[in-house]
Amino acid sequence: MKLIVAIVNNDDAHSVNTNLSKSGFFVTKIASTGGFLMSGNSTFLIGTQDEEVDHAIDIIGKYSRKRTQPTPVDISYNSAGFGTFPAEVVVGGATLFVLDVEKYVRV
Ligand code: 2BA
Repeated sequence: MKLIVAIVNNDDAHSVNTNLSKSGFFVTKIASTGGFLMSGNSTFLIGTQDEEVDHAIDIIGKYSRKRTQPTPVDISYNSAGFGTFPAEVVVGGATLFVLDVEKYVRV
């Protein structure tokens, strides 16, 4: 068994959630915050059989769009006022981690 941790843009979270559930995946959605942009995103926990992992990744990829978002001013500029990061960054589609599950218990 695997645990997929998927970080998804808030604007895509509803369609990712709906389509995972429709396809029979058990999903937990957690409100999260990106450390770089310091804006909200959604983290999904999906416990599933090994052979279903690629199916879940396909669904998440299909409903997660790439988009550009402005970099916050306090990250983009140093104290001298010089730009240190690009004014915009490309965010997404989704960032995924696939972990081995040692034990899955429901009591
Ligand atoms: P954020 O941390 O808010 O990052 C938003 C976007 O900013 C990233 O998009 C990336 O394009 C850029 N970025 C992040 N850290 C950067 C840095 N140190 N220098 C330059 N640019 C940087 P994505 O890569 O698509 O990531 C979207 C969200 O996924 C992230 O939001 C974060 O919440 C999560 N994430 C991505 N990679 C991660 C990782 N290795 N570990 C944990 N969370 C991750």
